[in-house]
Amino acid sequence: MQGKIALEEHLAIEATLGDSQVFGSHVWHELGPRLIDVQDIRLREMDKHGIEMMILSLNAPAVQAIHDVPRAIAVAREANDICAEHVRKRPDRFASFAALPMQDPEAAAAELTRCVKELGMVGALVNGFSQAGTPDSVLYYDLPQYRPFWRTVEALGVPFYLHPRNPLPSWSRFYEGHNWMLGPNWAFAAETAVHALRLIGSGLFDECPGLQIVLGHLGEGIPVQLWRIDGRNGWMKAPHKYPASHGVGHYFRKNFHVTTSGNFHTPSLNSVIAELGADRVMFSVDWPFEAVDEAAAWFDNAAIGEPERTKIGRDNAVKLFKLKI
Ligand code: GRE
Ligand code: ZN
Repeated sequence: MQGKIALEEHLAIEATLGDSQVFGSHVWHELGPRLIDVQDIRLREMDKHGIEMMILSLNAPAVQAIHDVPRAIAVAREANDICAEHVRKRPDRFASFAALPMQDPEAAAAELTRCVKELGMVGALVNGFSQAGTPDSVLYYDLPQYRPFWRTVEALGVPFYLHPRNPLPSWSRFYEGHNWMLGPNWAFAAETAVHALRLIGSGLFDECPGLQIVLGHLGEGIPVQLWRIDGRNGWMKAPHKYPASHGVGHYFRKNFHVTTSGNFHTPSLNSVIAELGADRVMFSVDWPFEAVDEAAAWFDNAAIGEPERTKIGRDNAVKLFKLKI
């Protein structure tokens, strides 16, 4: 398929490049340059494999792991200025998500406003919880101090991509001795799914019904679990024990979108389409942790309907991010 749009596509700046090395030290001679490059290798891959546009975002965990708050604010700003410059060079091929210093909700709201209003960015991409003040602090965004931030996101009318990061070692006891589960194999999805469910259960989407959250990796496992999450052993009829007014599936189908980043498997894609509908699924690669050729070869030939391919490959993203292409 020509004209695809991909939206979990990362780059690094000097200050954040090192964060990705643990995930690909054996291929670092390739991965490092692919993270820094935007206008060269990346564009050639896009041209070869029918990707018209990538929405750029910073690598992970980057800003979220900078517990020195003024520095988190400064690095986010620097990254956003660099992303905006790349978009200015090729507005026909790139758009950008804002990196946000969520350690300080007010600063995050101000930076998102700057990025959307002054730099023309189409949303935010945040790498899970933030550490603030001390390395061992963990801030999830269902906490009450984030409500004004979320109201700003809703008022700006831009989606928020909740991207994975690993849990902190002090929160990872149940992976002890099984480090192979950390990262993209398992822990990224588990961490991100819990964060998304915290947002849902907190009642955030009752207060901000217009918020739109994007999850990668075909929804981090949530879509295929919705029936069980809301079922709660049906015959017992135990009421939900959370502040939100409705079942999890209600919010997931109204306030969430998922992408195919790093999850190129047709049976899984079809089950996500069956759960959410094709209007809430979008193509993505997860460059440079995944390869454009593999993602495109899979998606272009996946056994789905052609109307679904067009929506998922392009039209849903054009509509959600109001892309001018
Ligand atoms: C990602 O961005 O999703 C990612 C990483 C590191 C390793 C694998 C991966 O940040 O998918
Ligand atoms: Zn990613």
